[in-house]
Amino acid sequence: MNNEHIIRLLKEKNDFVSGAEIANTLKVTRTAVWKRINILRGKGYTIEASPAKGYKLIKSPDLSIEEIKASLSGRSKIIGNEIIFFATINSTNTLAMELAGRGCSEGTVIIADEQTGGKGRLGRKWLSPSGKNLYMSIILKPAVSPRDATILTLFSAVACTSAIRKISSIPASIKWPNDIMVSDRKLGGILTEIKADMDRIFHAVIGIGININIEADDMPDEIKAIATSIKNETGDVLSRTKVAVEILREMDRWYSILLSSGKKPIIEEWLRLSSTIGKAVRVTVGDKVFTGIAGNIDDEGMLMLKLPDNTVKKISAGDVTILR
Ligand code: BT5
Repeated sequence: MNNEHIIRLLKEKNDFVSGAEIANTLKVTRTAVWKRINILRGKGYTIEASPAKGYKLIKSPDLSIEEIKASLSGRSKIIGNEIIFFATINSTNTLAMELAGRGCSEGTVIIADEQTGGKGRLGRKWLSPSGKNLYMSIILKPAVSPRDATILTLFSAVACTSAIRKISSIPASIKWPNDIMVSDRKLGGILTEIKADMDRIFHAVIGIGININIEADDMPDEIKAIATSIKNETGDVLSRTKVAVEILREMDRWYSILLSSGKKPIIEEWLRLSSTIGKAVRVTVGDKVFTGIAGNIDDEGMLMLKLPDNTVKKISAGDVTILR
């Protein structure tokens, strides 16, 4: 028996369940049940206990790993079969890369409430205060060449954007290559890291950061002018559990599509959800800056930028600013 089994049982019943029934169902003693209930209370669950009626789940914490596990269990093909939680961590991506290198299985997810060294691309920071947002990393082991690494970012952006659209009224869109946007503000970002040789990827880690309940006033000064959150856009608090479950479901679905049908459906959906294509943009690549019209992306996920002299420049990595 583990925590997730008790939570699943209490949630399914949605009423009091006697200690004897829990003990029978999970094949443990009533004392073991009582001990687990206390552990769960320590993790932030409100569970009412009545000598006559048993236990009733009144409220779950806003980020409930037990509920995420229970919601995905038996339903996901690859992603979310193993979930590891940290109250605080340096970076979920750094740990996921380490664990993947030590043989941790594909689909393992690391989730943290807070990151002290959250990473963006190119050594940039991802500000990751506790209690409000979602920080998670997923280990993948796709049998593809390193040239296809960008498609991993693209399918993940599709999955995150679709999930946000499903559970909120927000018209989230994707800014090439890795930003989840609402109008011109950043709601979330994706950091893909890979370990590869010339021919194949040994493992990849997809890091996802989404601002959920952080208020505009509480945003660190560095990002106040450029960032937003779901709460900021809708006025409503959304459970981080719900967002995590939906994103992991969509990640599992789109990863399966990538493995079974290849890049085409991913690129088609990416183009549908993108807010970059057709816009006048400025693209910064290292110390070079290009201005032009963002064309489609090619089948490796490169952005085809139409320059003022009508030539097309393919860009594999960079930062896009949409010009008005
Ligand atoms: C990204 O980088 O957008 C990738 C972010 C990935 C974060 C996740 S959280 C879980 C996992 N573990 C990690 O350590 N990382 C991943 P980039 O495109 O380079 O954008 C970074 C820029 O976004 C920064 O330079 C800031 O301008 C801005 N930024 C930083 N924190 C932000 C936040 N919380 N919300 C919105 N924008 C932010």
